[in-house]
Amino acid sequence: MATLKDVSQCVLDGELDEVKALVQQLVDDGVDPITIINDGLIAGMNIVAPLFKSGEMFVPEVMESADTMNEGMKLLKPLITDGDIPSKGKIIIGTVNGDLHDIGKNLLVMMVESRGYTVVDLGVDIKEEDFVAAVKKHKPDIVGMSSLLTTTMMKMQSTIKQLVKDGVRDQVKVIIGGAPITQEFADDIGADGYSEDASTAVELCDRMMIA
Ligand code: B1M
Repeated sequence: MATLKDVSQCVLDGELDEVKALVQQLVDDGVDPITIINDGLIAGMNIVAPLFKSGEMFVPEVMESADTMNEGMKLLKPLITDGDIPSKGKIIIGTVNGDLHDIGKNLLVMMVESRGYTVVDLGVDIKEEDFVAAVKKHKPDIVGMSSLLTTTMMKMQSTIKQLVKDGVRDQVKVIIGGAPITQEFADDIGADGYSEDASTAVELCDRMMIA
């Protein structure tokens, strides 16, 4: 008989096909879909995050775990109504204008989504005015920007300036990250927070929500 622990282990191991069978079995056994999400799928990702942080899991494995979690979610989403999953907050995330790197950003999206946030992923090469438009449209709690290039990191500053210019800066917390980004840089450009990897970014978002 399938258990919630089996589902968590499946997520940890990135067993895409097995998770579908297990989740279906639990649904057939009458287990509440929200319990399967929280105590099975998300519990699995909660094990992944610190292992990634400590270097015991690597990017491809984390991607597999996230894909596995999403596969399970796909089965469960139609069984629950929107209001059943309380969101911890809404985040829009994008890689700044001129930068096409998205592996780190995608990891971040998966991590924060799996930890209960609603995410609007804007993609890569996002212009200042597009971040602003997304803030006006989606009314997020947090704006996350990623940059991997020293030539594009200043776009984070121009985006913050654009948020100020368009009168929406005080409606959001701005967090930034990416290989060339430092806490000092974040302080200099007036970002609210910085994290060096996707798992600490989740903790940063939690802090931003109560700040
Ligand atoms: Co490019 N690239 N690349 N590249 N690339 C780097 C960044 C580079 C350091 C390689 C090097 O020369 N040693 C270098 C930048 C040098 C610099 O700026 N000083 C570089 C360059 C120069 C370029 C091109 C200009 C090369 C060229 O065409 N001449 C070009 C630029 C294209 C463009 O963006 N306009 C380019 C292109 C590419 C590929 C397309 C081939 C590919 C990207 C594929 C993709 O993303 N879909 C690529 C790759 C793969 C890399 C390296 C090798 C790996 C990046 C990566 O995915 N790392 C990279 C070298 C390196 O970083 N060692 C390099 C894994 C990923 C999980 O880590 O993205 O750092 P990372 O994300 C981490 C953290 O940074 C953090 O969390 C993530 C997970 O822990 N994080 C955040 C990221 N965003 C965050 C946001 C947050 C919080 C945390 O809050 C919002």
